[in-house]
Amino acid sequence: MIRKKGAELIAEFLIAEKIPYVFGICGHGNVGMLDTLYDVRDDITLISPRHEQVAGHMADAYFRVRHEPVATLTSCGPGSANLVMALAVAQADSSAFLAITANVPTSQFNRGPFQEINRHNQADFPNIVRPVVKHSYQPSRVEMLPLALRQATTTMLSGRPGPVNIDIPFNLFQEDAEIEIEAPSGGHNSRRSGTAPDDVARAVDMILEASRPVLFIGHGVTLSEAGAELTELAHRLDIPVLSSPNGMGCIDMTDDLSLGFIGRNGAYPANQAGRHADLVIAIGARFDDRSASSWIPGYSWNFPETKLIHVDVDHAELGRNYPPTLAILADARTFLRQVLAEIEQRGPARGGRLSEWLADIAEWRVAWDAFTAPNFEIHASPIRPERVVADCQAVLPDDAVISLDSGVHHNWYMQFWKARRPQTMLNTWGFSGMGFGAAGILGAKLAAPDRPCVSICGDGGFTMVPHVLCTAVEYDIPAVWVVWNNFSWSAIRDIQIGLFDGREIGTGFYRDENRQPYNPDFAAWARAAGAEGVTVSKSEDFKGALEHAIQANRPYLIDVHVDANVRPPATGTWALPPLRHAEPAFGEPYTP
Ligand SMILES: Cc1ncc(C[n+]2csc(CCOP(=O)(O)OP(=O)(O)O)c2C)c(N)n1
Ligand SMILES: [Mg+2]
Repeated sequence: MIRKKGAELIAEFLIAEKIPYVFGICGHGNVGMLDTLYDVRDDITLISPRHEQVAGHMADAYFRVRHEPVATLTSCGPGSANLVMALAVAQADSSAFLAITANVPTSQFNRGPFQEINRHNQADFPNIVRPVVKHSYQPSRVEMLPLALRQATTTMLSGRPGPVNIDIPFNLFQEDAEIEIEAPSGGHNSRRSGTAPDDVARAVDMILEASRPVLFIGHGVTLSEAGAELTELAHRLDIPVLSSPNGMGCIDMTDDLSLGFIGRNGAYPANQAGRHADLVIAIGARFDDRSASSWIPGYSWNFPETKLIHVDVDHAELGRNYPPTLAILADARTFLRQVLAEIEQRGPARGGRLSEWLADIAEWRVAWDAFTAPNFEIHASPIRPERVVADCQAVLPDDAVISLDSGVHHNWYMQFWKARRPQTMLNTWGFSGMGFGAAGILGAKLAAPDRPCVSICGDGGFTMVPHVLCTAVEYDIPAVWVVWNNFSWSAIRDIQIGLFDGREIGTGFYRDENRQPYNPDFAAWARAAGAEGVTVSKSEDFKGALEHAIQANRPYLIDVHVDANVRPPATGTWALPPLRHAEPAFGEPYTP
């Protein structure tokens, strides 16, 4: 037993957990914790962005890049309420951070003190975040802190990672007590589960019997750091790989067996392979509407005609949309190692077994390349979207990290970006919260200080969190923002154009009576914040501007004027019932 002040204990716990950063904003509720962070400032760096949402996205992105968690610290009431979006984004994409929120003193519970939420329950912040965290802990005595902290970090990092909240009444930071120190959690991926030997044998039987198999991978493969095993299995048996955005880079996407993303904004060979496959081995991936063409058979998948092996660490995802032929509750890397060992044991495979299947895929790839490749060469003003993707691909090294926001710019990257390494392409996939891309890049850069970190974000999305520039300058975080400026909430305007006869309302940015396209001068805005800023409206200028921004090693914004009237070709579909769904612009659906 040892006597400690609550705030001291929390700080020591963070250090023992190897948490190097706290991203947070002050408030009267957390001054006690801040005061202790002053004492440990050599071990834990406090970074205070200008909005709590940004702190959360930074923490989320930091984890996605490094697979090591950091914490946020927000005050009671409004400060913590600003965190909800970031928690939701992290939870939807199985990313982890420890959200330390402050609350009112326990002695004031239910008295309605300043910033208490108490209509139903005293100090009720945990109920605000309940749906968007894995768990919310609210210790009410210092003695309860060690257990709550250990459980919080273990919960956050075990099984399917997710954000966890620890809500701490004001007095706990100040008060001391005799406490027992708890052991740290062990960190991410320190607990892995495999599957039963019978299921491994059955999975391998199914894989070796299939004549048109595909692997479909998602964030689960990235999170379990199973890229090498995945690539080995794909190569060993010649199985093509489809990736959801958060799985991209687990197999080098320039590999012949990588077919890219599936769904409306996927690549044509991926949708063709998905809908013609006789076996899908889905690992750490969800069949959400966007990667399953809204579950309409024949567009992306053809279950139940196609057999399904579904592997996930979360039972709730197994069979959520398609009942699996074989469901496996396991960690992705452990399962892949089990499969590889079983294949090894069965002896050499028959070479060329899938040659017909691979020949079909090669044909689809040629057709897709012939359709899309010429557009990557076109120079124009405003710039064609393909050009921005191509120049980013040409300029950025393989280990650069990009973060995308929500919007049509993201669709282009889902369809055409070739991630070469895992944990290099950050997407707000499940919740698609605008602000993630522009804010997350700050956390990414702190996680990977020696690698270029570039956010490609919409003009709308950037305008939601423009103060990221101040934080970059204040803390000298040399992130680069490529603002994809199409003077509109283009992703949504495109829905109005496609489904509402172009009756545009509330989706474009204009000024004056003659409705001139309007946006702030983003480059000047960056310069006003003390960052560098340039505007690029001719495609010839973008590549050089990006090279320069990366070399500058300073916070840098490039305002790129992109043509809103060039839309990504749909190769699957996406339905918003009861509205009719659009047919793919390229390729036909298929019914076996
Ligand atoms: C916080 C938030 N508000 C609203 C939406 C709905 N939404 C999705 S995409 C989009 C438009 C994005 O516009 P912009 O950032 O300019 O990107 P673009 O589509 O033009 O590339 C909107 C409003 C969202 N995903 N998140
Ligand atoms: Mg836009």
